[in-house]
Amino acid sequence: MLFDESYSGKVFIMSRATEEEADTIIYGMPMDWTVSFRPGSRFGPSRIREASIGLEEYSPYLDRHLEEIRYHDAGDIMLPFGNAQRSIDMIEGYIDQLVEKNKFPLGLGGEHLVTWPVLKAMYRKYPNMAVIHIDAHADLREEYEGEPLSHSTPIRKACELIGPENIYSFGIRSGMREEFTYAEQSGMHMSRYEVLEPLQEILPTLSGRPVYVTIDIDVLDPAFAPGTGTAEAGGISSKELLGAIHAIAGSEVDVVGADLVEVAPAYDPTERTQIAASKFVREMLLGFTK
Ligand SMILES: [Mn+2]
Repeated sequence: MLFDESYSGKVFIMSRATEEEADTIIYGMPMDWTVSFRPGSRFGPSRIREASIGLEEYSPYLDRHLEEIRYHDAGDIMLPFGNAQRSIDMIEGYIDQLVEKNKFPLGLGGEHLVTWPVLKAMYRKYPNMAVIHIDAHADLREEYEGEPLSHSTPIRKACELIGPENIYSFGIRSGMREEFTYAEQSGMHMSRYEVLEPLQEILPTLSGRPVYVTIDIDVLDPAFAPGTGTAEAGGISSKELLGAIHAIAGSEVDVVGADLVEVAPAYDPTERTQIAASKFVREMLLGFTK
């Protein structure tokens, strides 16, 4: 064979050829039209796929090989540039039909607002769902410059839909005073600055529950992931984020979907951000899916 698409860099490494053959669907949400600072995360999904061909298919952390699981990389949702509402509606519709078919959705962003329509669809399927949110930013704004459809609002929307007591944020080191006050008063869980230790404390309380995991790459220190729109000094290491993924994977929670967002490759000529992101996706695949 001269051309094996599953190693082409056009799909995540070892992607199965069709959706029917897969339990998990990788899909891209190439949207960056509501960001407050630097755009570019629309190119995140494709660069993560490209970087994936440099990965080993075997994870020594999990003692599992990618050929042991069945996933299909469906490519990117063709979102209409500049139209946040229609983009959100398209993402929600896409996830609706995936969960209808009992597929595990593994999303690649794109700005963090893309997680909002995914959560709406997931919550319809799993009304007992909790959310684990790993990020530098609280994302608890009600609006940004008057605009409620902003990448700084998805976790606030999730609190209002699912109930703040079902939202668990980790690594938060940036936000308005009002966002931190809301976190304290609403009954949501927010761990500032740290990820792995507080996560290990919380996980037993979520045993048996359906959990959606959303990871913003900017939880990492810019030293590890400079390729992101809203880089924030003082973050965790890539080793700690791997530890967090493995802690979730090794826990009794029932992960029902996940995403990795805000990779903006243009700000990282070294490509370390997308190389790290592709490894996180591999570990999410091997750790979260059956
Ligand atoms: Mn963020």
